[in-house]
Amino acid sequence: MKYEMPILQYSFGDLEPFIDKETMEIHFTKHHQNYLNNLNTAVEGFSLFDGKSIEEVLTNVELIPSEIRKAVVNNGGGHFNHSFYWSIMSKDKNKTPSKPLLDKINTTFGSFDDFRTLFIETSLKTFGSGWTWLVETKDDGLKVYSTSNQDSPVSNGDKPLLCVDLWEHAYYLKYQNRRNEYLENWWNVIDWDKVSSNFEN
Ligand code: MN3
Repeated sequence: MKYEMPILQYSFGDLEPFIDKETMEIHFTKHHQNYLNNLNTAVEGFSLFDGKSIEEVLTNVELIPSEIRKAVVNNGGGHFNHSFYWSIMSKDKNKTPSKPLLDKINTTFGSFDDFRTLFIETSLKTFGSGWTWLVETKDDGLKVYSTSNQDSPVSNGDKPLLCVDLWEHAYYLKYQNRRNEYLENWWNVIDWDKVSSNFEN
């Protein structure tokens, strides 16, 4: 079985000026594609991956044969995390969280602004390469945390609602070392309809 690239719901240039076209193109066609290729190479000949989504695989890391576990966690995580990241961005810039999600954010974090501050501060504090996530936990709580490298919250049993890529390849061409500027700009292209439906489903 071969895993496949997702179909983007927008063109590489659609997230301008917040995320530039060149970054999007390289990020999708080189970085993500490379994770996918390496994942497919790693699982080749292992029938236990047949018909299994990468999310399912990463949810049960202990079931991955030990000789390919690291390769599958890194490259399968790279594939899953990037697919998720593309899915929560949109060229329609005026979306807002649904009432149920907003209520939950307000009761969990105090206010939407407090949530935004926490999400960005968590991202700025993350050392090296990784991701920041808003997740729903098993006991129906919301949490913001970062993962290193290509680790994914589904391996912790958490359901991802929103994420941002903190690897320098996600922003270096346009923002160089200014991760904060990337985050402030990226905030404008979040697809809150998608994040809300992740929460409600
Ligand atoms: Mn990336």
